[in-house]
Amino acid sequence: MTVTIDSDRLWNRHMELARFGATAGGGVWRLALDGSDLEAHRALADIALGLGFKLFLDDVGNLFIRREGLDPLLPPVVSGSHCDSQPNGGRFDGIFGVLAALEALQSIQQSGVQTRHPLECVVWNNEEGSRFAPGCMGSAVYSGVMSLEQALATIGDDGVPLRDCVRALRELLPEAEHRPLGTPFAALIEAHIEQGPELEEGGITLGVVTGMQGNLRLMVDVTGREDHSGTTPRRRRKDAFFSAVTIVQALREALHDEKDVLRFTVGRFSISPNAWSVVPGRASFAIDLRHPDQAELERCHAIVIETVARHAAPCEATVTQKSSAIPVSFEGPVRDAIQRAAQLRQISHRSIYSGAGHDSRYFPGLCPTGMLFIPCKDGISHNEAEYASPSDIAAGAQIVADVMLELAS
Ligand code: HGY
Ligand code: MN
Ligand code: MN
Repeated sequence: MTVTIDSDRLWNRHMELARFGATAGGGVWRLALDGSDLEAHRALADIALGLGFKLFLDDVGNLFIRREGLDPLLPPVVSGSHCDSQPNGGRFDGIFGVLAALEALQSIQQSGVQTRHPLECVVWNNEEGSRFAPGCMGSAVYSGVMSLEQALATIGDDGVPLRDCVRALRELLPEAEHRPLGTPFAALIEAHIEQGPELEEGGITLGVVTGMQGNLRLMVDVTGREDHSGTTPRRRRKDAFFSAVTIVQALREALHDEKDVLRFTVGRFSISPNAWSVVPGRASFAIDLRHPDQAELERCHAIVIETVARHAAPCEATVTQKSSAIPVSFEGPVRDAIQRAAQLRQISHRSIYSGAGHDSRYFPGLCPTGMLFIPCKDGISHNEAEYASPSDIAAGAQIVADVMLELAS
């Protein structure tokens, strides 16, 4: 039993969804459950309902689109990813996995093939963690790694609690039935752009993901004293910005990895009161650490704490852990099915390790889980120039359809 996905329909849907939060630079700015993301969810719901699929929403805003199976009591075979983007993000990160899954459901539906297990396309809420930190929030709550209460209480950069946005989503999707958190899956497959250069450099169409590195997200808050920038002599100053900059520079030296395996990023930095003539009294910055080895992440965590303490003077500084996720590996039936489907379709493929974090990280312990990557141009992602080709997108979606069909039958 095989089905053939419709590559034109799939590409056109990517271009349709890219309208929600479209930026002048050709990317998307569609933060978790902001106006554009809500509109995108409504558009996905309309497509799904038009196909006769059912909608389900859980308490943290994850959306499930369901095609019934012969035995509705069997757990669903699930595929999907996220719809939210980074600020000035790309048109393919996340949404490719959602649309590939939706295309798989529609192709299977139109082929008339009945599967034993139900099939579901999942749209995880707040994968990017830009508006509400940390990322992968919807999947973390669904899998039990994060409490629902903690997630709903998270306040966005704009001062709005996630709870209010989830309520707005529920009001926007009155057709959606309630889905209890943690409802079991038979299997999970996530398709995603690689967000790196390896597949394109190798001329390979499909990456069979072997695992995903761990990450650690820390917030450093430096507290000094606001003073007059004209009258306050240096010897009396407690300049939070200068202390923060000293700390960041010391961290760059202390965390320097000659082998270039560790990923150390300071992607957010704020000072207060951020005024021309006031010595900054507060400075905060976010640290994003990634490494395949958990022990190495823990060693780096200790280095951060020690380095901050050593360089904070004359200010005070604290280090707060925002999230951590251990490295995971993908073994078993889903990875094998992806491999087999690529061979059968004679699509060039190779194993690949994921430097980026994805929602599927929380599921290897809960159900057979696997991921596939397709190339993205010049390895660029989290950038308006992010691009994946129609043929690679079609190849990835075809493998999703083949794997879902196999696992659900
Ligand atoms: O940060 C990540 O790795 C993901 O792309 N949001
Ligand atoms: Mn993503
Ligand atoms: Mn991303």
